[in-house]
Amino acid sequence: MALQVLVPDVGDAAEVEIIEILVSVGDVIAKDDSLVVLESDKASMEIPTPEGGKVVSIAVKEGDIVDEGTLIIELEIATAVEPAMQSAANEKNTPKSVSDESQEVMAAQESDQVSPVQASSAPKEQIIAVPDVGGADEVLVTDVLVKVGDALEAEDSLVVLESDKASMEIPTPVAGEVLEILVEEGAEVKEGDALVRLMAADQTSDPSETASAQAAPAVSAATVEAVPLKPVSTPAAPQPVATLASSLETSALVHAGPAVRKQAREYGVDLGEVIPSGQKSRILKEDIQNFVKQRLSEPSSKSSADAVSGGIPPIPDVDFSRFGVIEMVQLSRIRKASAKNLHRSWVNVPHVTQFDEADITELEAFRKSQNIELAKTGNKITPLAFLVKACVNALIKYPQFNASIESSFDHMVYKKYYNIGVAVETPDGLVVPVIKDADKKGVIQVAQETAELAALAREKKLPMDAMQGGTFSISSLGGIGGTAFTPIVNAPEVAILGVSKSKMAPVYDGIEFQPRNILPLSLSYDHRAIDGAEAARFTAHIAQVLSDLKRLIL
Ligand code: CAO
Repeated sequence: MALQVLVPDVGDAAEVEIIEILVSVGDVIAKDDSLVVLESDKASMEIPTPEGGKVVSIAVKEGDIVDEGTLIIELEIATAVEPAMQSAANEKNTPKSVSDESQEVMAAQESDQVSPVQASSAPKEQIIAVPDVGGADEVLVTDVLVKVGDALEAEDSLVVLESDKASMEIPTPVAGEVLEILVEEGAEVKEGDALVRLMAADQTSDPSETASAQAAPAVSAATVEAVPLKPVSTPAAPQPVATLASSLETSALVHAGPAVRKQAREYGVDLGEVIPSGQKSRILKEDIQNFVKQRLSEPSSKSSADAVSGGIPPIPDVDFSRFGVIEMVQLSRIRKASAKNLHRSWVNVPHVTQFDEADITELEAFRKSQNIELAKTGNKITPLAFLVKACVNALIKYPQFNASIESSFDHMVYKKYYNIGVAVETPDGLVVPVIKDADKKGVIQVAQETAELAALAREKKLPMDAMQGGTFSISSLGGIGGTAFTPIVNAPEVAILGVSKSKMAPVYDGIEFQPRNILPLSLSYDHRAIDGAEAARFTAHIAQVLSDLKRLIL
């Protein structure tokens, strides 16, 4: 037998929207299982099925605006529905498909229960209390929407209450200023419990009259209803206005149906942190699931990040699409790897950068003359090859720069080989191929090898071992520009030389200013391994070698 389930009485709500469909065609459901979630501007509610059966068709879709009598689904029911109920459903286009329980609630709604507030002993103050919550023993205060000092209009929402079937905003029946918040988020409350103490704006009006005029809820929920409020006893004496503002959690501002809110609560998820994917930025169940999955996948990376960062809180993900058009591009494997290494070094290594300058006037003259000869072979030397050799020379003299600190901090490891990493820019990110045994290679060989490694890196053909075993690194931005920068140490190495663009500058020789080619150097180092004076000497030594190439053979 077929049964049509219709939208029940939705009170005086102007617009009620289907925000979630909880069943699919073919589902076999039990009596009272929820079918859809409806939401108005004041409340959201799950609509249950009055009978168990198989879902034959769904007549609505998410985002539809519906009103009383709209067909929701058709059910094939195994057993015959009571004739009275079925005929009623067919005769009038009224929510006869709503459960008996909800019908009772609606009956209660039609009764004359009023008096949502009662005057305190000081007549201008009023306590707003939890209304009849339609059969639910205790409901949860999920959000407190006001704070002390707020000036409210009648019908402004005070709190959001939630049962296992519905969530509803509770409005104030009277305008006034909030004197005290009498509940906390997370509290379980029941009918008659005090929510808020108000100083009524209309001080001459009879509070109970005001209450009866204002108390009707905006929407009738099918299973739990914000029916007229009940009186509560007032405090013995007016209390001073509290100054502590209640915190308005972000979750109070999100759009989510009761089922979603319930799921979020069960998982301990703050809805304010969840990125919504539903219409009008509404949070769906899948969003909660995705959020939980994402968080579950974090512990390993988070704990390792914590291990290196001392528990530095992560930068939160932001839904930038809220502010404009965006494009998501998958990060390359190289960028992910280099980002991880750079971050690890940044948070572990206390960095200091030593700046210096090298006079490379003679070096440049020599290099250019060499390049004229080399042109026949198709090779060329850039300043970088001389820098590699000058660094090796300085590393031999200052071995603490060719070292690493043991993680236990018990030993320094001095390396007796000189493998110089060179940072290479590629379209996919930074890679650092290593010129192995640079102390045993001449300037031309270093230049050729650097060019080959850089080409391989840009073609993504660099073998793994070409990026391993470095003892010191150079990051040269000289071909691009800039006066100085602070490179990040390529840990577990303890220092890196940054090189910027050389330029002609007037240098005083004691008698007059001479035009000289000056190369800026920036040495970043791990201050745990290296003292500042050593770093200054090391950088000055590199500058001296570059200024006087004869030193390279010493
Ligand atoms: N001052 C002035 N000119 C310089 C220079 C300097 N310090 N260094 C290089 N040049 C010149 C070269 O001589 C060359 O000039 P010509 O074309 O007239 O011969 C030109 O700049 C281009 O050089 P290059 O960049 O091709 O070669 P390189 O050996 O200097 O550098 C490499 C090779 C792979 C290091 C470089 O291409 C590169 O990728 N640099 C970027 C590194 C980077 O991104 N570092 C930042 C990492 S974050 O710390």
